Amino acid sequence: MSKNSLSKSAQSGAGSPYAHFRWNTGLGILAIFVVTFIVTTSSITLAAEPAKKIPVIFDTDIGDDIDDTWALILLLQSPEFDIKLVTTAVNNTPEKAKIVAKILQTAGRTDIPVGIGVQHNKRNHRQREWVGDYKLSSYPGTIYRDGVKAIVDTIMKSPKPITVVAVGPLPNIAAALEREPKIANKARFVGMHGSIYKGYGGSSKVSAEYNVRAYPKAVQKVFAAPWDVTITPLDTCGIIHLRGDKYQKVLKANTKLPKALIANYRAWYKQGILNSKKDLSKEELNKRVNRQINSRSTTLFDTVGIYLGMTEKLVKMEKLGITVTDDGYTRIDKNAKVINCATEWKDLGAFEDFLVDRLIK
Ligand SMILES: [Ca+2]
Repeated sequence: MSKNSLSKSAQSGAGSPYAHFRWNTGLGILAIFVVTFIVTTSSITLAAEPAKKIPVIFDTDIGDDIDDTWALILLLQSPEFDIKLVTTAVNNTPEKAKIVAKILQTAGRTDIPVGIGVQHNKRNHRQREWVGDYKLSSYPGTIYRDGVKAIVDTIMKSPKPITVVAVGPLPNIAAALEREPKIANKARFVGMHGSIYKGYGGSSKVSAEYNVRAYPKAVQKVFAAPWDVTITPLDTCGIIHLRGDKYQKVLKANTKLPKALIANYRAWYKQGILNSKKDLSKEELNKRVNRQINSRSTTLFDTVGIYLGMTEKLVKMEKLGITVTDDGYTRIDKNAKVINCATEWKDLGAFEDFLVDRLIK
């Protein structure tokens, strides 16, 4: 509707019913135009915002190996995800939740709830120096004491299917499936689990990979559930290390998340030495810690779990029937349920570059 035709209808006389019709039609069309414009613009805004993001639950045994902390930072720095919940797995899960909560607080992401998973003991973890006297009660966001219930509720209440990324042993996810088997209809599972053709360190001998071996029954339950299962076995995740320039970029990054990451790495590495060699001089201890922290990462298995939660672009995927044995092996078995396995890198260097760029962002 042009300005000109509106003024023409105004000129045709206020008294005639025809003029009213013209006016009303003109305003009606204008109103439709305005409403359409608003609806279109807001749906464009929505499309670029959370509607496009992947709703994800991250289940992590953070505090055991340090790669979970790298994976959590990668997750937080990946705008592809809408992070619904982070839960802690195995051992002293309430203490582990402090690492998660303090990192989320450092990231300014206290909108993300933290769930405490099934607890197995009161053993303290190796990142305690970084956690310091942090209290879960000081976390401004939500802490769920029953992390398993939080997993079930988050999946069941979500209007969109949830991606569950799990990078540790699976007691939490197995317990969630036990409590509410229907979660398998509303979610897909992505895990860092197993060893298909290669073992630890790229070995041609397969391994009973830790996340499977620790609780094989839980992995059997999770793999057998009627949801889509995708894994990065050691074949792809067991060869991720950062060294040289790539590592130095993370080490020297001056923003808060990579700094918190390196501080956690340092605390974890130092505590590892202290646990086995209690009589080292302070000088010798610092020398050993600096030698490691200044030169390279450990194996960053879990970062590949996060990657597969968003894309499979740089890996070769194979659909394989996989049986989980009671002693923790993941054996190819054509009669077993078929799952998606990332068995090889198409471009490992490109993944390392991606990882570094995300971590230091
Ligand atoms: Ca882990």
